[in-house]
Amino acid sequence: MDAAQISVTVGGVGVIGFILWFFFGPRQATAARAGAGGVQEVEVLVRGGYTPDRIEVTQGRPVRLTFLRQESNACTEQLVLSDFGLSRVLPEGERVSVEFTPDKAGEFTFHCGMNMVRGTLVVKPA
Ligand SMILES: [Cu+2]
Repeated sequence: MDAAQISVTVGGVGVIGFILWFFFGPRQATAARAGAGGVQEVEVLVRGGYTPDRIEVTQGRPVRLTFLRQESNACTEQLVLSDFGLSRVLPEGERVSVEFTPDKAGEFTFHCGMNMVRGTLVVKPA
C-alpha cells in the first residue's frame, strides 16, 4: 500500500469506529438538578425527540420534569410515562410540568402517544 491507500484505510477505520461509538456507545444520562424543597428538576426539550432523552433521578424524592414542545408535529403532542401512571398533553410552545415521586428504581420509558418517540427515566436507588 502507498501512503494514500494507508491514509484512506486509516480514515475509513476511524469513521467506522465513530459510527459504532455513536450508535452503540454508552449513553450519557442527564442528572436532575436539585431545585427548591429538594425537588429533582429536569427541563426536557421536545423537538424531533426528547433532549435529554436519558434522565437520571433518585428514588423516593420528588421529581419535576418540565417539557417544552417546540414543534407542531402531532406525534409528540401526548406524553406518556405509564410506569408512573402519568400522561399529559403538550401544547406547542408551552411548558408543561409533570410531578411525581418515583417509588421504584429501574429504567422506565417515557414516550409519545404512539410510542414512537422515546426517552428513558433512570431511577437510582436512594
Ligand atoms: Cu408519536
